[in-house]
Amino acid sequence: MDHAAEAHRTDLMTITRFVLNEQSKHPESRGDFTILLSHIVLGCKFVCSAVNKAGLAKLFGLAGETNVQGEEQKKLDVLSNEVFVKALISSGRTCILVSEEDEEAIFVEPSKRGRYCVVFDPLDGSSNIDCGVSIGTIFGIYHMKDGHESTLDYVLQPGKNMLAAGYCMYGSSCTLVLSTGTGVNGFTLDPSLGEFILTHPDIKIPKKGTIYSVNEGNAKNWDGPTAQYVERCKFPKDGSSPKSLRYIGSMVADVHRTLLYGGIFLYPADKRSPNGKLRVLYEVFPMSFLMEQAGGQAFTGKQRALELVPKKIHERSPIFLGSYDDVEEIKALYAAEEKE
Ligand code: FDP
Repeated sequence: MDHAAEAHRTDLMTITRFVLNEQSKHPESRGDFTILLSHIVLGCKFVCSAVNKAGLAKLFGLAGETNVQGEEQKKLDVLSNEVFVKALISSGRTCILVSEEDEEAIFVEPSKRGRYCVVFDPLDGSSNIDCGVSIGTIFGIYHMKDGHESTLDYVLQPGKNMLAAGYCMYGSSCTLVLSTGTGVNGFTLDPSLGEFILTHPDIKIPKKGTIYSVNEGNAKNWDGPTAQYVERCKFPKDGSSPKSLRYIGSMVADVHRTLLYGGIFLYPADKRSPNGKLRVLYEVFPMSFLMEQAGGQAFTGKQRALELVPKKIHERSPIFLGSYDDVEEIKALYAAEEKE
C-alpha cells in the first residue's frame, strides 16, 4: 500500500481550508473574505447543479415561459443572477454589486453592508447553454476601506487594484479557479462531498503556447496587427510549426484551456465593434488578473489590461491574453503600427 499516496488522498484541502490557511498569514484579518468566498462558492454549487439539470428540468428557454405545471420558469442566466445577488447580499460582507445581468449597480442596504465590492458575470457564455457546452461564472473582488462611502468609484478602478478574482467552469467537471493575488489555484467540486477540493495547485501558464483562440469569422473587420498576428500563427516566419486553432466561444472554457495548456486568447476590436465585445469589469479584468498571477500577460492593444480605468460599469475592451511570449508578440505588432 502506498501510504504517502493514501495520506494525500485522505488529507483533503477544501477551498475553505485553503482560504483559512491564507487568512492565517494575515493576523489582522477578520475572516470577512473567507465568509464572502463561502457565499460565492455556494452560488457556484447552485449554478452547477442547475446547469447539470438544465436538460432534465427544462431550465433553459425564455425567461417568463411557463412549464407543464403552469409554473413560471426562469432562464438559467436570470436564475443564476438571482442566486448570486442573494448569496452575496446575505453574506453581509458586500457593499456594491455589479452584475452583467443588471443594468445598474446594486448598492447593498446599510444593515447588510460590508466592505467588499463584487463584479461578476453569473453565467458567461450563455449562447452555449442549450447545446451543453461548458459555461461559467466569472468574478472579481475589490475591497473598500473602512469608513468610506460606497460610491461607484470603488468599482471603476483599474483591475490591478482587485483583491481577488476567479471563475467557476461548469463543464465535464465543475472547476473553480481562484487568485487572491498570490498565484492561482484550481479546485474541483467533488459532488459526493459537495466540496471544492484543491486539484490544481499553483497553476503556471506555459511561457509559450501552440494554440491560438479567436473568432475568425470576424477576420474581415480586424485591424492590421490582429490580422498579421493570426497570419503568423498559421504561417510562422521562423520555421516553427503553425499553431492549432481552438475556439469554443465561451470565455471561461477558452481561458481555462489557455491557462492550462498555454497559448493565446484574442477578442480584438474590429471595424464593427471598436471596443471589442468583452466587458472590462467582469470578463477582461478577472481573466487578466488570473493570467498575470499565473505568469502570463494580458494586453488591450494599447496597454496592460489591468491598468485600464473603466468609466462605465458595462464598458467593453479588446483583449489579448495568455502565455507571456505569445502576448509579447502581439504587443510588438501594435507597437510597430503605432510607430508608423
Ligand atoms: P456569449 O455571447 O455566449 O455570452 O461575452 C460573452 C461571450 O459569450 C463570451 O463568453 C465568449 O468568449 C464570447 O461572448 C463569444 O463571442 P463570439 O460569439 O462573438 O465569438
